[in-house]
Amino acid sequence: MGIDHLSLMASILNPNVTIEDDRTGLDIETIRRAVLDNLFYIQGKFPAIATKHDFYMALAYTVRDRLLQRWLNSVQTNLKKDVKSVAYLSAEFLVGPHLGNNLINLDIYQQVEQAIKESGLNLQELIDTEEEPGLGNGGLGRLAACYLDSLSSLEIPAIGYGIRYEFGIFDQHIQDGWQVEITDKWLQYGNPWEIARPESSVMVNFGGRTEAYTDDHGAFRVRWIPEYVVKGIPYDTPILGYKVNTANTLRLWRSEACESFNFERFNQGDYYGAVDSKVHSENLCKVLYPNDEPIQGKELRLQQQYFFVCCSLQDMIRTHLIENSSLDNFDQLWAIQLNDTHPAVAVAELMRLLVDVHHYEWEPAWQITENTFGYTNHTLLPEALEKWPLSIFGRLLPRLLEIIYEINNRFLERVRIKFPDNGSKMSSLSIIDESDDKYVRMANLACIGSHRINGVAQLHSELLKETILHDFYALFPEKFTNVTNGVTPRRWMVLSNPRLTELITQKIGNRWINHLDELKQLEQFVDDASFRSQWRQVKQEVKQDLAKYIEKKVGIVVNPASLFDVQVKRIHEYKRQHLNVLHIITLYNRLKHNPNLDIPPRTFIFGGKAAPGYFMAKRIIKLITSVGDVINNDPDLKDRLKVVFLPDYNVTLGQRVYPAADLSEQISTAGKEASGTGNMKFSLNGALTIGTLDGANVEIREEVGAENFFLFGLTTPQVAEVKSHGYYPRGHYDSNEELRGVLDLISCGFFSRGNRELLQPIVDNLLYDDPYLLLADYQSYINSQEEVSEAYKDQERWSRMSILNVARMGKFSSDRSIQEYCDNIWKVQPVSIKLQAYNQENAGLKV
Ligand code: NBG
Repeated sequence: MGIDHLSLMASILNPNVTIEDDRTGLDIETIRRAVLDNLFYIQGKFPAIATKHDFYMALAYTVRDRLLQRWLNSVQTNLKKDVKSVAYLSAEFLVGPHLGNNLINLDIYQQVEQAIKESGLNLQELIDTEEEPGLGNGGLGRLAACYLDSLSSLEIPAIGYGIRYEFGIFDQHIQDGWQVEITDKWLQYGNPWEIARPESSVMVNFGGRTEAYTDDHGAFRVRWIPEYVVKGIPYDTPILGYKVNTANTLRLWRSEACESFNFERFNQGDYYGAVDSKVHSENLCKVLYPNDEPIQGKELRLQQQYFFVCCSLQDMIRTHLIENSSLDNFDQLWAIQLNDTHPAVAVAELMRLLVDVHHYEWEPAWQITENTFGYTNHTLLPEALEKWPLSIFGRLLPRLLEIIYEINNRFLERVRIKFPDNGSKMSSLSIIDESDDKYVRMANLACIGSHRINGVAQLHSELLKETILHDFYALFPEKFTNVTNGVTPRRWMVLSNPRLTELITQKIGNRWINHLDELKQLEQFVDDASFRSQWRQVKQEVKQDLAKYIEKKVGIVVNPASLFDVQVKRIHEYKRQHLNVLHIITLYNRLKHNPNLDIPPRTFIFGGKAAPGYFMAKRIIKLITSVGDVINNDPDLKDRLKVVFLPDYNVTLGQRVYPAADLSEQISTAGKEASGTGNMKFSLNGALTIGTLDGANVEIREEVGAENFFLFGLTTPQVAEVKSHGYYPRGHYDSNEELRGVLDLISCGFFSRGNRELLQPIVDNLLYDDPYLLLADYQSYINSQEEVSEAYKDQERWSRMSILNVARMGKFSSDRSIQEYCDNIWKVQPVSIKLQAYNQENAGLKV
């Protein structure tokens, strides 16, 4: 009351003075009052009958109010004539829960914590109430989210475009040791962070046919007469940068029928038919496709891709034309990044919009297109390279297919001149795969239509040039570049590991939060015994928290003093969770034979989802849980080994797990993991890595020093070499007694209650095929794990290594990655957002 009265008086006396109101004020009392106000007016509840979720919603709206000024100012500034913006096109954005992150970036965590406490509540509990939007599968979607955070933090005008899936990635339950998939209903209690913008809806064509005609000026033109049209409605979420006024937009499209109810059919008694178009259109955005499954034939997926790309490009063109008289300078004001090939159809769609709708000649349209796009490749796995059967593509997107043919013809003409009489080059470069059935190859379209092509770690970018994109590299080497991935320290340290954040900040101040290189300064404390002891204390406390969570979640009691050995990521054979299991069984056998063996106790923690149709990945989960059941309950072991599978691994769970890890398992077959980003999150939080020379592991090791990294396994050239000589995995089984003991124990049903069939597919696969060379790397992995155990016994040495890992992680901030994209690919500059002080003149109450 006092504060209110005073500010009211002040505003009457001087209308330009900064006053705080319930919607922008940042002091504790204003925030406390605003939460109660929102509880009443938005949730419609008194505190006495409100649930925790009601309070969460009230707080979320309170925080959103405080974002709005920054957001609207940013949107307005980005529209200006001379501001170049980045459009990040991605089928996935795995943003994670918003509340905590927004408090950090707004720099009001403490005030809000206090305000909530004074209301008799606990902020952490409210933060934990938020249902995270699972709009991504794994690394690729999470990278997009880290990049949005960095774009805003670096004050780069940007917009993320994607799909508002009604059901995101499934929730994973574990029943009887198996994965069970449950639909993710993230929207069921409402989403306070988004604002629908139906006034900015756009229309998207599907099916039908094309028709040539001559326009009024005698020019040859084509029009697309679609079979049906779907409406795209944008939903906007603000993405605030760290301690800046820039709040960029994440714009996700939802599909709807243009006319959702057909009265004619209703009147004829056709009640299902009356809503047919509604159901059909809304299905488009129903569900996120899990990856790691063959995509061919998934027509709905192609519809999703075209839908969000078409909506987004129309949206960019509309906003461009607000301040510009033509699209001639489109490429000077927009840099569009294709996050993998999922949005690659954008190359053809921009051509369609320029040529068919805005009547550009082909050549200038192509110039604009090529200058605008950049393409990031995220995988070398051949099965993940998207290609669409020509028949489906042509039926769904007839005009786009014609345009792709035209792009291809003109392109192949250039190839013919450069490499005359080279049929094999022509067929590998062509957008159309003519091998057996015909396909449209999306990576080829992306490469041809972009002025820059990048991989996501040095090794990966080199391998792209040597392997799958080799012929493109020979044709236009100048397009190829690398941008090593990064992660945002705001979410992956400040929010998830407040204890370590505080310890570091006490020592070196807080500039490291957006200048991660500054962590280097920690090196000066590595010889300070009391600092090392504080460092261990922090890790210990975080491990205790995780131990409590594990007990509550899965009922397993783990020892917080044991070595927390963690592998969390999607379950995939190339990531080799089963190699980790072979090590666990090896230790188990050793301890059974020699109970006096001097090794530190270990807790093995796994988390990750398997694609629902991926047989082997689901078996690997069953293997982990089965081995855990036996080991966790074997009294001989005296709790020296524990195996935990944490269900439903997602961003929220990642935030709990990374800070508590001692050892990070990055054990993919060399050449298979494009980059990895979990590897960076672990190391940033003080875990040491055991890993192969794969993806960004190579660069992490370079940065932290070989002596602070546990290396094992074949290198990429060695993998190729082994395979070229006809790899014979059975040879390793025959010659390595310990390995034989491990595989035999699985085969005989020891971990599956005598059922020999259950886990045999995994063993057979390893013995007779082993495409990911687990058996070839087994011994080297075991040796390296012995070094880990030795190092852990010397806690002082381990702490030094841990501190140095953190101190040398500066390179892996997504701020650095985004800066590289800005300088080398997008050519965009930061624009600072000016906020007007709140007063009655600009309070928005007058029109
Ligand atoms: C994934 C790679 C990871 C990489 C992320 C982000 C796909 C297709 N690729 O290694 O497997 O870290 O992309 O770049 O999801």
